[in-house]
Amino acid sequence: MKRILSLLLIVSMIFVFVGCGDKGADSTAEKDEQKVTTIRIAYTLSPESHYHKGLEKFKELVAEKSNGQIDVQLFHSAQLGSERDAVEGVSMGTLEATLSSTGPLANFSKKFMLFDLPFIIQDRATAFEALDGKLGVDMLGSLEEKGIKGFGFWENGFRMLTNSKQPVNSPEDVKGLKIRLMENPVHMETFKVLGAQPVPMPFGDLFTALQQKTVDGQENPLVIIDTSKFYEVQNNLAITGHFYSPAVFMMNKEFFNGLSPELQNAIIESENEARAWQREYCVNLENELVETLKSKGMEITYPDKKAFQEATKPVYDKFKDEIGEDLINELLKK
Ligand code: EAX
Repeated sequence: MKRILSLLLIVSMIFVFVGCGDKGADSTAEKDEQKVTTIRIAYTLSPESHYHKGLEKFKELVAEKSNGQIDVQLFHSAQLGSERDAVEGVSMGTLEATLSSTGPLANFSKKFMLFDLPFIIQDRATAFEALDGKLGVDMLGSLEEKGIKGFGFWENGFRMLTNSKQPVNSPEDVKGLKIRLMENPVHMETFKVLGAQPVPMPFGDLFTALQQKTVDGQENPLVIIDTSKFYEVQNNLAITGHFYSPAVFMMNKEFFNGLSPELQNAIIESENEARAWQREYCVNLENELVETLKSKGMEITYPDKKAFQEATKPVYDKFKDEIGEDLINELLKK
């Protein structure tokens, strides 16, 4: 009886395997024809943001150029964690892609610190010339050893200071303010030198921190102050433009290298086009933003940039050896 039973069991198992095998063969053939590669892109900003708009463009372009073989999934508003988490995920291959400001990148490659210096960039033309040239290529290349392929620099923007305590007209007014900053050593030092109390914090926690007054202020481009609704919890906005903040489109290198040349090309072309589109979108938007934020109740001040520049000079001395004086001078000359 036992032998019969085990024989039956073996026979039925063979049927199951054969059945599976057949089905498997069919669906593999089908799958090859319509195999879809998913690219998850994580970022901290909201669905109204300039990141999201540009990434939607990328998603649309890449679907078209890959004939539907690439499906981009967008994870906005820090759903998958902070910028630092996202860059780490892309580095380890647990996440395919991210669009992150260069703020957290100093923790991965010191080369990025050059752009973190206060007032080193004063206009976009200079920024783009440097970022699209050898300097930028070297910076992106330095991510390779971390398993990251950096495609190019999108726009985050010139960072402006907001707070809920007082209007800022001069460096003096920043003294004593508790300011949230990105987790970046150069940025932290800049506000320390200004006499503020710098508080490093991931972007996802910022709105609540401002609302609960855990911090007095923060600094971000106008587009973020608007699309993240910081105007609801901050009434003073100073047009300082103290840091220029670029954003890097990054993908896990191994993941990218594992794709067919056709799909790689579709991604490269789409990123190029989406990047150009996103930069233009930001420039067009910026002109209206001061008025928009004023109409939403913010009091706007235009401090003398020279005074801030002077006051933050010690930051250059502190980091010049680590960053490289030649690189600093090269960028300042542009
Ligand atoms: O990348 O954290 C910040 O303040 C950044 O500007 C933001 O996450 C965009």
